[in-house]
Amino acid sequence: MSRKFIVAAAQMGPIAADEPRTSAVARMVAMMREAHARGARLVVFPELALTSFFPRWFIEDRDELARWYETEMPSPETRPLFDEAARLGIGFHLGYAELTPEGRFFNTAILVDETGVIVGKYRKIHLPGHRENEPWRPFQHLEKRYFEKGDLGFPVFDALGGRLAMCICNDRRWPETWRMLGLGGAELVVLGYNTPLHYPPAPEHDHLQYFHNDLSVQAGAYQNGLWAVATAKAGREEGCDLIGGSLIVAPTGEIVARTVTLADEVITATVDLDRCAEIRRNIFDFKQHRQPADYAALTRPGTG
Ligand code: CDV
Repeated sequence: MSRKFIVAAAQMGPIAADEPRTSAVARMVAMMREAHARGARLVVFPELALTSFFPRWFIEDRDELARWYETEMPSPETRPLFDEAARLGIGFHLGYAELTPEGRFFNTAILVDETGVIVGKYRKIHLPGHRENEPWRPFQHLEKRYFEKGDLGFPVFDALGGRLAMCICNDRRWPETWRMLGLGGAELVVLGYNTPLHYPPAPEHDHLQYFHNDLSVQAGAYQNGLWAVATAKAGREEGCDLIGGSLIVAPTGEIVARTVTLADEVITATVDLDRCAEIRRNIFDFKQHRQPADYAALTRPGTG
């Protein structure tokens, strides 16, 4: 199987609170077709791509909260994505809120192959935000309340003739995420994000939101010699501005494609997995140059 192929990031514009999943799925199917028409073998959708970003609301009623989660994947509403992927022969990545049969809640992402079969699952480890209602904020960020920390580690999967991995939104800011995936041999990392333009605890950094997004993804790709696709849910969603700036980054850290709108938008780039070696056999040859014996503080409990 060729290790050179086209990938797509399918950025989504806002999803209204009352927009049904069937509508979000129809938008994604349209972008999947566009990605396929441009020759893509994989299309990457955002974090929590099926609904509005509900952690912005403090929801006390458990039944009202439960309606934001998926109890099965695929479900009758999401099945068209899987069917279309299989029909076209294109893989996809999708983020969604997962409610397990045991009653556990996760911020989850899956990787689906070109036959419509789920070949990988990841549950978000770095959950940002807070647990309690904080009325001083213009909007909440209650991921710590609504999700449990992921329990699947940082897995890497065989897919598309290479080694593929996922992370989710806030994970991209942490060098540990990328290094774990790099150590696992990932050659392409895909992720989705919902990043508000306004960060209430430190508004002095609002003007840096796009820069920090680029910086995190470019550094993660370069320092681990891998490709990265990062896809936004963007635009003014229920009064909250979310950044766009979805991007595809080469192992050299260079941005090779980037969105220019805050709406549904497909971008594509050719990914050659063999190019990971340019970095991994040289400046970041882990076997030759890493010094793990000196990194003990990274995993010592109590160091933050
Ligand atoms: N969905 C997220 O994880 N958003 C965070 C915001 C809250 C900072 C992010 O890291 O983009």
